[in-house]
Amino acid sequence: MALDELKITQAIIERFTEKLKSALNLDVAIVGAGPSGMVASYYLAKEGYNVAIFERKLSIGGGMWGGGMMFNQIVVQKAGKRILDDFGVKSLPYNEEYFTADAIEATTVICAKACQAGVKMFNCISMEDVVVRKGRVCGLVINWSPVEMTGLHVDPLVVHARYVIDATGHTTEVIKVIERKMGERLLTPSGKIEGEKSLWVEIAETTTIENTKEAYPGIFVTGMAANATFGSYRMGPIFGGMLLSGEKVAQLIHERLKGEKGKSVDE
Ligand code: 48H
Repeated sequence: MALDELKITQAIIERFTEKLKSALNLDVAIVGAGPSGMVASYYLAKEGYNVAIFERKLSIGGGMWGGGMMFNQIVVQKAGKRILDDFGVKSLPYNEEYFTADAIEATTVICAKACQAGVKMFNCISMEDVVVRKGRVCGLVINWSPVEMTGLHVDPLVVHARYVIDATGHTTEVIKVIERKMGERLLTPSGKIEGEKSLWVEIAETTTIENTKEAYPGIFVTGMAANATFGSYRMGPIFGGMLLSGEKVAQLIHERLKGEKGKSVDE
């Protein structure tokens, strides 16, 4: 059969539209395709939930590609290795406590496993706002990142979601929107974003997991966004906490969704 440029174009438009339409009513909308967001998406999709990730950049992976200062290796501690094993990412013991993995392999394998589990990945799409109903977040307002980057005045589109995960890393963007626009207390000690502290790896890795929780009704924070929201330290180029935080947020949301079968976002 002759190759036909219009058929190719039509195929892309139709299939992308199908994918976007299937993401209009999500169980979980994740903002940010860094390590914590991608890990969370995989575990939730494996439970059968309708999950999508919206990533501002053209590339997925957030800060994981770059390893430490562009030395593209990552370090995970013993506890985090279990997650690498779960995904089938190769890791090498470095000493009693640390394992290393190739940052490129880790990023691509985690992404591939998430896609194969059914996660709908949307790159070049930014979250610019959220949807609220009765003091609870129940969706995202999204737009093409090039629209955001060029400052074009183009109105966004909307997706509904029973839960939203802020996996935007250091900048904790979803929570910032709530703080800026809703004028309501967050579920943090001060009611505001507590803010990220300087580097202390030992404490930061533990608190990343502890701080992985709901930060406003309907929004959970994971990864670096968890520490930035609840006011803990950064940890530098160690990724166990990010992976374990992604797993934990998936478990927390699974528990919630199990108890809410059949409800719509308007209830
Ligand atoms: C769509 C958005 C938006 C938006 C941002 O930074 P990430 O890799 O996030 P984590 O928390 O999974 O991992 C953090 C880790 O990479 C890291 O930076 C560490 C361990 N730092 C320690 C230290 O001391 O420095 O990924 C977040 C993703 C990025 O890809 C952004 O482009 C994306 O979120 N994003 N996507 N809409 N509004 N904002």
